[in-house]
Amino acid sequence: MLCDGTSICDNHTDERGCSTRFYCTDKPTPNIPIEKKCNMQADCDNGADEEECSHFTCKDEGTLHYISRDAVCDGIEDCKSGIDECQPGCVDSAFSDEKSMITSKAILTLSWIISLGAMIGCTAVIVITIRAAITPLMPDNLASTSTRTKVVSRLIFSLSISDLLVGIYAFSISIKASQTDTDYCQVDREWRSSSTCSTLGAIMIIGSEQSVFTMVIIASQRLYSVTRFVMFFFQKGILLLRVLTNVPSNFSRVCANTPTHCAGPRTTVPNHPPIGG
Ligand SMILES: [Ca+2]
Ligand SMILES: [Ca+2]
Repeated sequence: MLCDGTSICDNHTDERGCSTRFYCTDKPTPNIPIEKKCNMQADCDNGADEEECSHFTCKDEGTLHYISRDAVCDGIEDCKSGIDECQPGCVDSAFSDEKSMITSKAILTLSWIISLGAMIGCTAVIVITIRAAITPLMPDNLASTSTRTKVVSRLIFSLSISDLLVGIYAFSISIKASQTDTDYCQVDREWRSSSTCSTLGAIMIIGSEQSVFTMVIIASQRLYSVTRFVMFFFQKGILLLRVLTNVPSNFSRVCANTPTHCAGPRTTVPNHPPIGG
């Protein structure tokens, strides 16, 4: 019979050009009923009947798996490889996309510069501070033996450690971002659940929390100094105001006690000779 999927003629003319059949290759056989085109099942051995369809094709470890378009970018990994959640527009992040952990090259470059600068600078400060602490006879240390200087030095030491931890975190993230600049989405889940990522997260939290704690202490010390400065001038102002307000009363007291200077030259009554004297 014509177009029944079984070729009877030697040249397959009974199966050529059938509108009710889908041809899996450019040859008349094999072919399948047209109803099996795009039915989300591979009926052709090469899967050609499921190509150019509206559904999404997962290629999981060499096998073909079909899902609805509605399942793409829905937050659920329907393909075994998770490729349905790594299509353009799936990754909703200001810094990442489906290809890169850090999309902006400018931000990645800045991350490299800041992390390297923080690591080098903070390490230098830590080494210098420790060296000064364990060698008390150094001239520089002798010149800075005041309590205030020691407190400031320890606060800077604490701040250097916290910034060094943050620098290590940023440096590690920069390395990872540079390694995954083409297929980040594919390794995102594995990376986020890895012990390396958890350790870096802990380092970041410890560093930032310690930095905030140190900054609070420094800010409190600055606030105390400013408050003392303001209170000093406030007290001086009160004292000056008292002096100014007491000037009139003091002046009156002086006038009362020394009337000759305030009432003008005294008029003296001339001594008249006694009448008849
Ligand atoms: Ca099919
Ligand atoms: Ca999905």
